[in-house]
Amino acid sequence: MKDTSGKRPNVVLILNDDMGFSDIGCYGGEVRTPNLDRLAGRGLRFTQFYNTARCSPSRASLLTGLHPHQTGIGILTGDDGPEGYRGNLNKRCVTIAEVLGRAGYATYMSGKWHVANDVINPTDAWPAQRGFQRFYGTIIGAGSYFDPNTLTRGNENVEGEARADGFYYTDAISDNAAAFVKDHAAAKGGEPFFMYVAYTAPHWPLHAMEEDVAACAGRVASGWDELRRERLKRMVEMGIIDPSWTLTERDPREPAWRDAPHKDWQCRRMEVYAAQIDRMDQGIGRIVRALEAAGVLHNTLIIFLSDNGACAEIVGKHKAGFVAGRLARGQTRDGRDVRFGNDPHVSPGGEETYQSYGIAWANLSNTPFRLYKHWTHEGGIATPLIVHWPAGIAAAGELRHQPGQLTDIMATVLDLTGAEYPAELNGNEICPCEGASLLPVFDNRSNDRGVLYFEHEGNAAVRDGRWKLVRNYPGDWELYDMEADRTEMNNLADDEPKRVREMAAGYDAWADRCGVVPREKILEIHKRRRKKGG
Ligand SMILES: [Ca+2]
Repeated sequence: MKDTSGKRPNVVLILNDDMGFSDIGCYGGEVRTPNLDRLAGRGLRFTQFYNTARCSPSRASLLTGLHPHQTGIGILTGDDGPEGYRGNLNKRCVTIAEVLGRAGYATYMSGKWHVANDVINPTDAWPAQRGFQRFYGTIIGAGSYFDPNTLTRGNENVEGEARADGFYYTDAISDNAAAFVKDHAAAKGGEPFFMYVAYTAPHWPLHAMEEDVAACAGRVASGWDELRRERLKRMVEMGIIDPSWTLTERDPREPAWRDAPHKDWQCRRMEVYAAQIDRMDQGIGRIVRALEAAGVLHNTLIIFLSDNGACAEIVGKHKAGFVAGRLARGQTRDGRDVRFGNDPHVSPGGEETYQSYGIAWANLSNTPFRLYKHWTHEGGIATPLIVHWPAGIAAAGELRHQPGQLTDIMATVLDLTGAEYPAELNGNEICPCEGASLLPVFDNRSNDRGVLYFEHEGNAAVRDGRWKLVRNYPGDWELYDMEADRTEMNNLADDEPKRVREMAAGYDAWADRCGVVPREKILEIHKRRRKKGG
C-alpha cells in the first residue's frame, strides 16, 4: 500500500542505546513514553526483531545492510587486527546515507556515530565522509550527557557548545534533528530526505535532568521482582509475549528485592535510567512535531529501535581509565571532581556522578528474557522495533511476529525508495546487501526471510524459523524451540543432535563467508600485543 502520489518517502531512523526489550510503555514497561506509544498506536510493533548485541557492530550493520564483520567492525572500534576487525567502517560497504544521497535524497545525522577508530581527527570513516551532508553529534561510544567528548558538527569539534547553560546531550540531539527537518523544509522542501537520529540514552553514565527524575519518582518502588511480573502480565495482554512462555529466574547474582540493601539508592538508579528514556521520548515528540509542521509526517517512514539489549555492566571507580579513554570528564564544567563508580552512598544523576544501573535493573529491562548486551540470547539481541508510515501502512497498532534483523533496514529502504545499491563504489567492490525488505511484512505478508545469524566475541546464534541455536563463548551450543519457549529455558540440544549439527554447520559456513574470526584467534592477537607492549 505504497503512497500513490509518486513522491518518494522520507526516512527517519531513530536508534537508541543499551535499552532493554520491555522498557517503553508500548512494550509493557512502566517507563513513560507517550510519544513512542503514539507512533506504535498508529503504526506497527515487531515482536521478534533483532540487533547485533552491542553498540558498534549494531550501528555498522544497521547503516550498511551487512553483517558487522563485513564492514570492518568485527567487535568495537578498537583495532583488533585482522580484516573485518580494524574498528573502522571499511570501503567494502556503503551506508544508507551514501546510497540515498546518490539517489537524490538529502542526508542528515544527529547523535552517536561509534563506527570510527580515530575519534579525534576526522577520517574517511567519519559521518561527513560516509554520506551525511549534515552531521551533529559524538564520534565516541559513550560519555557525559552534560559535557560530551568528541562533540562534532560536520568535521569540526564543537565541545565548547556544551558549555552553554542547560545543555543536555539528549536534548541537543533532538533539537538538531528537529532543526534539520525545519531547515530542509525551508531550503529544499520538494526533495526527500533521510535522517539518522542516534541517541545515547539510556547508556551509562546515569545522567538525567532532575525534573524528569522527579517525574519518575515512586514508579519503581515495588522493586525488580514485582515489576518483572507486572511487565510480563502487560506484555501477555498486549500479545507481545505468549502466555505459555516461562518468566526467567531473577539473575542469581542479585538478591530478592525484599532482601536488597540500599533500596533508596537502587530506586534512584532506575528512576534516573527511566528519566533518560523519558527525555529521549520527549525529544522524539519534538521531531515528530517538526515533521508535522513541515507537512511531511504522512509520507515519512519513522523507524525506532535499540542497538542492543539492556546493559548489566558495572561502572567501577576507574576514573583514570574513563578519562584517558575519553569516555568521561574528570571534572564537571564548574570544576568539581566527578565521582566514578556505583557507590550506594552517592546519588546518581548529576554531572558529578558516573554510575550504571546494574544487573538487577538490567534484568528487569529485558523482562522476560535472560542475559544482556554482549550476548546473543534474547536478552542481548531482542529489540523493540516500531515503524510509523501513514502513507504506506494501513494497519494501526498491530503487531508483527516475523523475525528480522538489522540488515533488513537497508533492504527496506532500498525497496521503499527505489535507490540503487551499488556493486562498486569509487573503485571498491561492495558486498551485496544481506537483508530482506520488510515492506511485505508491513502488509502482513511473509518476506521469506530465511536464516538469521549473529556473532559477537564468540557468542553466536542462528535463528531458523521456530528454532534457535545459541552459545555463550566458550560454551556449547544450546537449542531452543522459540514457539514453545522464547525465554530460552528448556535446552533441547541433547534431544536433537542432528538439528544442532546441521544448524551449526550453517553457522560455520556463514561465519566463514562473512569473515568472522574465531574468538581464540582474536584472544591470541590481544595476548601477543600485551606482551609486545610489556
Ligand atoms: Ca549500545
